[in-house]
Amino acid sequence: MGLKILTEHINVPGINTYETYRKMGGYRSVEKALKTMTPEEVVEEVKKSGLRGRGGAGFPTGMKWSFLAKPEGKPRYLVCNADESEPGTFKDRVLMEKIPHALIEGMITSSYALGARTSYIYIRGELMFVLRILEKAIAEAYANGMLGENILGSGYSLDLHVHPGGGAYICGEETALLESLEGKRGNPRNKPPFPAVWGLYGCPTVVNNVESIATVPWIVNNTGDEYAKIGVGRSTGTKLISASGHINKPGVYEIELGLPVAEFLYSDEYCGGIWKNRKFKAVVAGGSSVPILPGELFLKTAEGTPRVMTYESLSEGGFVSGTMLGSGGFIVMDDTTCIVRNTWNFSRFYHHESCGQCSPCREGTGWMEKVLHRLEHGHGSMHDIDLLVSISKQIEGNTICPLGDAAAWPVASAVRHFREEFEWHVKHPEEAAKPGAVFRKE
Ligand code: L3W
Ligand code: SF4
Repeated sequence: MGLKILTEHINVPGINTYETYRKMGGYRSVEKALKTMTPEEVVEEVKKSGLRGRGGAGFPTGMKWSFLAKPEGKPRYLVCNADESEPGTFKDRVLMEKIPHALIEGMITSSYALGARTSYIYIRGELMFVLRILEKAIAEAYANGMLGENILGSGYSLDLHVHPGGGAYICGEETALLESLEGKRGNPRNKPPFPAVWGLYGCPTVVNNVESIATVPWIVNNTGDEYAKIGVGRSTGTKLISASGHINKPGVYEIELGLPVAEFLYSDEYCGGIWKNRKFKAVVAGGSSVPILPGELFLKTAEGTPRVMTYESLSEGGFVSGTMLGSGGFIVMDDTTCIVRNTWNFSRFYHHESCGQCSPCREGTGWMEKVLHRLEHGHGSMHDIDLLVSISKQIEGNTICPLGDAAAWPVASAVRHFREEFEWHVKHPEEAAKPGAVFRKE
């Protein structure tokens, strides 16, 4: 069994209550930080830990914290991004639902480090039952002196609010989230300025993912140096992976970064292999926003190097600059999956969720969806396949927020890796249009 930082106590009966959470060692980091450390010392530990943002971008958390501006007379805010909406990603929901005090403890310790006196958890609107769990846990934290005025007699005070979103995927983009929290339509802002300088109500703000914030207590309790010993290279610590699709054991798993991908996919401790002993066809490792990879290229790079679960190993080079570990939304597809249909499905999602501010995304996502629809339904041409690549290139890097790239990458990578399957749809339109039809290599 690998090391568990976030999920060690997740199945302890009653762990959602303050009493049990405290008995299991909870809120120690609040005591340690507020009574024995300066805010700067907490930031320093998080920097040393090498923790990288667990929402999808993998940006170093300590570095983000140290960018926080401190102008005279302006409050600072910590906002937790709990708007988990990435297709295939459900790890934050499990964490908040089962062990809500882990996030609240992280919010207190992190808010102290950042000098925030009011902090927010912006939660996905569909998760109202989790919002209620969090509200109950927050009330318990207030009742036990962990929130409110003069926490543990330290002189530090903090108020914590939970705010539900309205069900738009784009509100998981940090600046759209801030707009929404301010009561406006959730349109992403141009960056820079980054929220660290101009965030909530124009004040310096740190926006961090649930998992990132819930990791901070362990770092404070055990030191950043200890955390940095876990994992490999610049991918330190553990990561929650939401595993779904055609595997024997879907679920949320905490892995040590650096775990071989083959072990994650095939061992009984994790996914337990491909269901019904079918062939492993393809995977998206980090939610639908990252490129899709054929099974064999996921297990080993083109050069034959076995891949491991790290930000670095799960990247492709070439036109894809990002990491495929993303949010850890691990979607496995067996050989009954039609890649064209799957790509069309992803495309429909991005077209629907585009906020419409920038033309390449607004028009491009709709255009790609239409082209994929006709390919899937037997009306496509060979030209359409190249057209998809061309549209995706015109979207990539030309939009206000990463939703444009997120819509472009899955399409471009699907054509790159599965072109034969797209061509089969053009050559055999009637067969391809039949429900459940799948291209199979002879
Ligand atoms: C101050 C600078 N701050 C960067 C901050 C920035 C942000 C963070 C990362 O997109 C990705 C996206 C999705 N001064 C700064 C600075 N920052 N430079 O660092 O920024 P960035 O632009 O690299 O990414 P992002 O805008 O946060 C997130 C991908 O994640 N994704 C989506 C996941 C969705 C979920 C979900 O539903 N929960 O996780 C999956 O892969 O495509 O590429 O805070 O302010 N100079
Ligand atoms: Fe809106 Fe898309 Fe532009 Fe993002 S890329 S701001 S979602 S139109």
